Amino acid sequence: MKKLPEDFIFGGATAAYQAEGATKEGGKGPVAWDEFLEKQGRFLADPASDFYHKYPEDLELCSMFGVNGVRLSIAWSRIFPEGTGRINPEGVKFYHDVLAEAKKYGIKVFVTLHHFDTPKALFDQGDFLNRDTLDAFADYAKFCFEEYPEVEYWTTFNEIYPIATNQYLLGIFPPGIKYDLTKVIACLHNMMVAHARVVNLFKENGYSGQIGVVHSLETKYPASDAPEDIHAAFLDDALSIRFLLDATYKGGYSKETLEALDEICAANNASYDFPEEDFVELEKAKDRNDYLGINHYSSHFVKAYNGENAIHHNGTGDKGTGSYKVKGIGERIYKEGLERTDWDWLIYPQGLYDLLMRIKRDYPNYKAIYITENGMGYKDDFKNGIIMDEPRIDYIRKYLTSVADAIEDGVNVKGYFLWSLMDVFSWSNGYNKRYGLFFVDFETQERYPKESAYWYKHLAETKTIL
Ligand code: BGP
Repeated sequence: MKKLPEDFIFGGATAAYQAEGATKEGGKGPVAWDEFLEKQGRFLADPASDFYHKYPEDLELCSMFGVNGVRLSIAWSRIFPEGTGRINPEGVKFYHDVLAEAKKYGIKVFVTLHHFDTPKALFDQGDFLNRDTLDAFADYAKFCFEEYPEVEYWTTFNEIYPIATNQYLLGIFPPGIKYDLTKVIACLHNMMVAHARVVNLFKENGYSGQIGVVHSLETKYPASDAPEDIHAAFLDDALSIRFLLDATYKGGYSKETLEALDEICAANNASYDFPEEDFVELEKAKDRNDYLGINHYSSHFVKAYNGENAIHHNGTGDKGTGSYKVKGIGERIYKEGLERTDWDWLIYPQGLYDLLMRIKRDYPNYKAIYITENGMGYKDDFKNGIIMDEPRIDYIRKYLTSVADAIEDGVNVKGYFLWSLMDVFSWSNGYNKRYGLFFVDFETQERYPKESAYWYKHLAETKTIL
């Protein structure tokens, strides 16, 4: 029986576009997703979980179920409908109201500035491939820091790596481009520079509160002991983990990271060019991150692969339909005997422990870590208002045990946010991939606590993982 620290945060995570709905309400400006989803014709981000209207109920549920932290994001285009310039007072007020409601219950709120939802006007000009977007993002961040002094924890970006790869490698996020490694690398780098600029601005202006970034970090292991598989895992790791952690905590990219990048570029006919002055920003910011947010769901076993790029995203929950082969990096394989979800996400809690220990070892200036997302996408069974989600409880139990083990071994993890607080809309999967503690009937918008919500309440009250 494992214990977690007394002051640990037992939170729930959401994101504006996935929870709020109301995409055309309250003066909100468009995002690229609106049109992208309409064209795709599978599902829309309305109604999502209607958090825009239901937030008082959701926050009350938090207080009833021991959830003492909430992660949410501000929709940039609710504040600046065109991304820059004109401000929408209704949007500004909405987040004051949400924050005040959370305060009523003493819930700690972690606010992300950007969770996959660049305003359309900026997106159409190249999103973060266009350096003007970095200026716009800094202006938007500054506005928020000054407007919302009630926020204690700020996050610049949610998941830079999935943004870059889903937009330009897998093509499952707008603009839907596939296999363009030049764009992937430019996007990764530019967003890291934008993060550093905003951290520097935050610290140099002396705003109160803490600031950090949320990275999606999924541990990579070689598929076998063969040297070429070990190298493939190294390359996959270099692009998805080392690149970002180097930029966050080392102020630049290590020699190994750049060598990996060069190899990946050579195989994919790609290139990069990082302006010198960017490293001044990265260097200044490297010790100024108050915390690192880690989103971690899965790990990957990687095998050498030199064939053509071939990725198929399992966005339907038909187990076994996903595949991931990237030329000059590797192929992610399903390792025999290891469990995975219906969406082919490997369940491997050891991966989280190994990742946490590695950060402590390789990036000792990390200060504090929050697990800002972890959870299990599951086709919940709803029977007369009762949802028995044992597999999800089992998943959370195992991953939290890895967190407790890492804390015992000296890693400073201060909180955990389950993805997701209530069922929300999933970007590339729609509405049948549920993660919430609270089941949402998307027709009526009624909420129903799942079995996991009762389990989580007990956990939060006793700090004991049962
Ligand atoms: C993370 C995102 C979340 C959320 C989660 C689950 O990458 O930050 O926004 O969607 O993954 O992913 P999915 O909805 O694809 O199952």
